[in-house]
Amino acid sequence: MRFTVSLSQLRKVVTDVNITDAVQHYAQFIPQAMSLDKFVCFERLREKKVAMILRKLCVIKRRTECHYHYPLAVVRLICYKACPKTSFMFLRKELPVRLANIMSEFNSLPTPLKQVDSVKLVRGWYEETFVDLLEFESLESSQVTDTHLLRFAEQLDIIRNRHSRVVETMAEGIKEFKEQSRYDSFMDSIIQYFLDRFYMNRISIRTLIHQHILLFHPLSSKNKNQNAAIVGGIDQETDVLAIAEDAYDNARFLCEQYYMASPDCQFKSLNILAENQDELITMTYIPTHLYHILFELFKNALRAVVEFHQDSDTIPPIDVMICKGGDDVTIKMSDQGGGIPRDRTELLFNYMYSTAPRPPNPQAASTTPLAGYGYGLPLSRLYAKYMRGSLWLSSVEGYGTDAFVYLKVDPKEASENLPLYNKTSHNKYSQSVPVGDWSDSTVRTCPQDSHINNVNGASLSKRSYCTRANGPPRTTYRS
Ligand code: W6P
Repeated sequence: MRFTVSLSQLRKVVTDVNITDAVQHYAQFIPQAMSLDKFVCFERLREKKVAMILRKLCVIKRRTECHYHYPLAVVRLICYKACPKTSFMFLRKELPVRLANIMSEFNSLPTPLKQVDSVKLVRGWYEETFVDLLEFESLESSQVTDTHLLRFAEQLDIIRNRHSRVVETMAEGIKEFKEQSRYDSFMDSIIQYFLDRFYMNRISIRTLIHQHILLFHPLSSKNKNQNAAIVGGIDQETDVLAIAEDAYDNARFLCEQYYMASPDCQFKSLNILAENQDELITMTYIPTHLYHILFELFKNALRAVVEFHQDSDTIPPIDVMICKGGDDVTIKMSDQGGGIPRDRTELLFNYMYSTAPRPPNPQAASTTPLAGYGYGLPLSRLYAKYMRGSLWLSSVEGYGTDAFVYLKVDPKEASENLPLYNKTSHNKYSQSVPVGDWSDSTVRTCPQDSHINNVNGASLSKRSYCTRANGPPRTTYRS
């Protein structure tokens, strides 16, 4: 038999090898977590540089009669005028590193999962994007022109669109997998582990891309926000109450449309450290992320309250408390929607369970726009954790649920929490089945999924979502 390989096949083989090599290369690097502080301004400014900028700023200030206060204006100037190249140099390395880290994790997934069509489709998008970015890899810093910068911004826009349906497609993949394959609670825990890390990686990449496009893409810079506190997607004076009210209004609209009823909401805010505790609470945050979190929580709370009080004349209000202390901004949302059994709480965050073909309450889940059985809650928790915050549910079964959102006040502390690909994460996917070391760890965590047998005692509710915080120390970023 003659062995023939067509040119195109050969080219494909060669590219595949190159990509694998390149992925391996970039996967060695540890993603560099950015704090909100750094997001707002990439480099710590040296004093001389600040002085120079301040001088320039005075001129601009006189000319435009803007009344920015200095530090913000400095940030603005730096980021708008001086940083497209800094941002480019950072992203052309950081994006491939983050992509390669998660692509390696894709490779560690059990084979039956990797073979699902929708999963392969998503994996293909990551490869395309990775290759697209390699184009900018070897450009000498001194050779970077405005044309390169423009092409980079446009490429990022293409990438952002290519990945816009990743969440739905992965959800489709999980559904396909559930229909095709046998799975146990170990597989369930692997999917949970992977998707948390995969979506966190996606949130982080999209935030970086979005930030660059908002600041440096010519189309978005035309209608740049005049508010000096806003730098790209970050608002240094995020008005937490206003976002909560907005999220409530929109969730309530959906609720009214569907149920023709909805509870009121009482907002309270306490600015503990301010002279006047009624003073407006603001913080440095990404408003769209906060909105996403609160909108999701409101939808769940509204639905629970309306359904629980279907037959009564009055609907008890939802209570929202927003409090700013020295470390945290805490948002507590209390509903009287009947609560949930403690053992079920973690299931609300379970991807596998949330994509069940028949949700536990078919009547509500199949038709309600407020259906809580999507990926809304696990993703909201990831948004909170992304900047080192957290999200908790605490329920009084038979009465109601309190949802807690914690956000870091200090923009230096509000730093990305990124999944790292290393031995520890790789081993998580191996087939060595962990044995429970508590007698109650054989408790079934998916009571509705009778086909999930917890054979190994790896109880889902035991798996911590905080392991990354006390994981292995990060080594420095090698270049
Ligand atoms: C519930 C279930 C839930 C999830 C998230 C937020 C609030 C609520 N209330 O009953």
